[in-house]
Amino acid sequence: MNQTQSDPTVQPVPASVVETVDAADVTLSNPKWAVIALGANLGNRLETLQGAVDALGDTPGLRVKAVSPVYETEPWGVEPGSQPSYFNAVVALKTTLPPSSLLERGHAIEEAFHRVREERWGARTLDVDIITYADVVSDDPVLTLPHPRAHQRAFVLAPWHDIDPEAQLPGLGPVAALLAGLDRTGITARPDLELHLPE
Ligand code: A4P
Ligand code: MG
Repeated sequence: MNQTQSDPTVQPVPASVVETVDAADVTLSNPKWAVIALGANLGNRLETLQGAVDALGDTPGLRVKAVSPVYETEPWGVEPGSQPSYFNAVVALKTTLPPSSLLERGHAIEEAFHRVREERWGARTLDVDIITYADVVSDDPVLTLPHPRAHQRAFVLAPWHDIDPEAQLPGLGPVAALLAGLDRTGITARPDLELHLPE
């Protein structure tokens, strides 16, 4: 769809990437709420998460409204001890970008932080997942909404609940209730680490 997505020179996330996408796509007239989960388990994890928050904030048509506390979490879906722990956080934002452009922006930001895709659930410098976009429900594999595994993941729901205790996962119910049913073993709040809103 967009040539810049696979361009290895996309660094450090030029705004033109998004402008190009917007030109080819529809920009919505009224902003929508979206929730994005960030995860990092290679490199300087805190710096990377802050860089991702700032890059989201630099996106035309997107305003970051809240950034969650940081959690240190055991890798999910892999052999215990086989990967470094993750830092996870959640960002709530308002955007006039349509979902496809938001996904492209997330991929461009992952690439700017040298994300390499080798295996599913492999260790990564940065993962940018769209958890919700307004109340959209879609089983499109390119962009599944809400994120298909969010409701099973305390490392997504705990930070999200911190910034929005009333949050709902479209089609699945209140985040508070979903979180109450999850095992929080291996999910540790790191109040000594802090992410801030983009300047
Ligand atoms: N895709 C579909 N829906 C979405 C969505 N809502 N948001 C597609 C983002 N992407 C979505 O993703 C694979 C494809 O999913 C993309 O092409 C996109 O179009 P990917 O990022 O290339 O690969 P991945 O992340 O390795 O695979 P997957 O299945 O998306 O993994 P997850 O679910 O993102 O999980 N453990 C801890 N503690 N913390 C973590 O953050 N993250 C993962 C990755 C595994 N274990 C973890 C953590
Ligand atoms: Mg992912």
